[in-house]
Amino acid sequence: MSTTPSPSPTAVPAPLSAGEPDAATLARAAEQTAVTVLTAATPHRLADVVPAPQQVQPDPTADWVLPAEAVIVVSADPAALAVAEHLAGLLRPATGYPLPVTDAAGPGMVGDIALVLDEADLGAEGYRLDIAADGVRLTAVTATGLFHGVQTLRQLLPAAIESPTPVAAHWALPGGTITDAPRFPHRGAMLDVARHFFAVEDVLRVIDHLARYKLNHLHLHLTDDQGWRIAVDSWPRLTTVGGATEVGGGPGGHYTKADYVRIVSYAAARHITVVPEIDLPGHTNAALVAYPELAPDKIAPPPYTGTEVGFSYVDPADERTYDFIADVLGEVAALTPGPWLHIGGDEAFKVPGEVYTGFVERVQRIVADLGKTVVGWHQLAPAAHLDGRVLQWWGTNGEDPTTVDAVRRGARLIVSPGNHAYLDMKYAPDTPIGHDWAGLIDVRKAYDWDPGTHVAGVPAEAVLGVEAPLWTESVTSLADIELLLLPRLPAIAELGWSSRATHGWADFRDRLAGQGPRWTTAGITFHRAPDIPWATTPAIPTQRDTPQTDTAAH
Ligand code: TNX
Repeated sequence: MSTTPSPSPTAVPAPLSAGEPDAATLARAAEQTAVTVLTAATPHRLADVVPAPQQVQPDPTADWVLPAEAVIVVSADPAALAVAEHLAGLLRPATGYPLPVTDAAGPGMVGDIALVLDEADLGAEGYRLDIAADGVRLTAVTATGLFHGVQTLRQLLPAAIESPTPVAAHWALPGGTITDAPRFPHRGAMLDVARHFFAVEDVLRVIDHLARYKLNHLHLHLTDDQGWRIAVDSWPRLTTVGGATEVGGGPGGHYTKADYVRIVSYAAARHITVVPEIDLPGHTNAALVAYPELAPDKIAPPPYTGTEVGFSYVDPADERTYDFIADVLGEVAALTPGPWLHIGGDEAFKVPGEVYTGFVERVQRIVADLGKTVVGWHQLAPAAHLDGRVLQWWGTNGEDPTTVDAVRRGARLIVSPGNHAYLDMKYAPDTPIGHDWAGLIDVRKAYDWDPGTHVAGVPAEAVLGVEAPLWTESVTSLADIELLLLPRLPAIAELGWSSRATHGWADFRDRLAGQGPRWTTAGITFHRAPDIPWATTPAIPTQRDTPQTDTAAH
């Protein structure tokens, strides 16, 4: 059982070993920065990480405290160097330490924190983290592995590390070794920016949340009935007209190409691939308002700001529709370094089955001709298979013979069961926002299922991974997003990353509780789910209940 060790404002600092800041240094730092002094020097347990690492071997004799003069040394490789700078950027605000980054060649490199690229047997995303009495060594085969290891390291430091301003503390780390690698290659979340539009800054912040929990895909639902959110030069009215609406009648908005590139690069720097979705043939009212020639009756429908689904579609019988799709997907593909293009395919209720299948097969070929791999909601299943095709399961009963058949023909599956992984479902009847059509999803419901066996008849080998979608009909602000995301996103992240052998509600609940003070310290909104034993003591005591002078006097 672990909960975040609560800093005890009155405790006397534990004896310090060489390299740790002495009491005078701590007091000086506190004076200079006018911040709280934390005295707790007990590190977290090495196993207090979300998602649960594969192997944890604690060594209590090897606890280590980050010294003020620590240096980060990294393999001489540009991507690894970027990870080291990222780590320094995470640690500098709260520690106030300079943490210079230097690169070095060879396996014998020494530094207080060493990030080492090595041909070890750790897989494409795995890492090994050794915390010893003389410092930290993080090893991986790729910069991505190093990046995931950095997220683990960050969680092992006291929660005060999340402070945007300096805190004088013993930055203690628990000794031992973690060896870690993901269960599934695809771990994602989806943000619907169509029902309500969200500014680039909000999306970047969501990317930060994904990165913390080792998710590696951000699916952006860019188009829907209520708004078109991505600039397409060859069809400019998509954004000037189609982007000017959203649910509830707000002003909407859209991403310029530069905005989108900024999102994609910010994600890439966090080892996250953006998966853009252009939802077709349904969910297209905003496009039809902008270009009535795409509508089956060639008449512009009124703009739509409600929340019904399934009424709109682009004309599958008109060649102009396929020109439009080729142009749009071509421009989006050109801005997207990742291999995936998501073509939606859900809830096209007004398009008859055979027409729908023919339409999807043409669109799939357009995607393939662009050199990209098709992803679509599982309604795509009846269409012909195409190399690499990925279906995204969003059902609620784990059974669908058509999807099973598509998998038999070669499709792989991303699982997003509506009744477990949909972040827009309410936690409880009194959750102020969200839906309940797929049921209520408390944290346990989000956690207690297995992506590998969830869809009956689909073998685990065909499961590429897991994704948590956030639809935004009722979500209007970053705080709303965070309320629905946290704490369920880490639950889904753990299902995607951690091996089944580590799965267990009681242990997860306690590890998750340790994230609360981190979010609070970082100013992140979250739902204080009643089934989680949240710490009651803040990570950084408030000025009022911190006996700063007492501490300095010890
Ligand atoms: C179903 S899931 C939809 C979305 C809605 C969502 C609300 C899916 C592929 N389609 O259009 O936003 O329910 O939960």
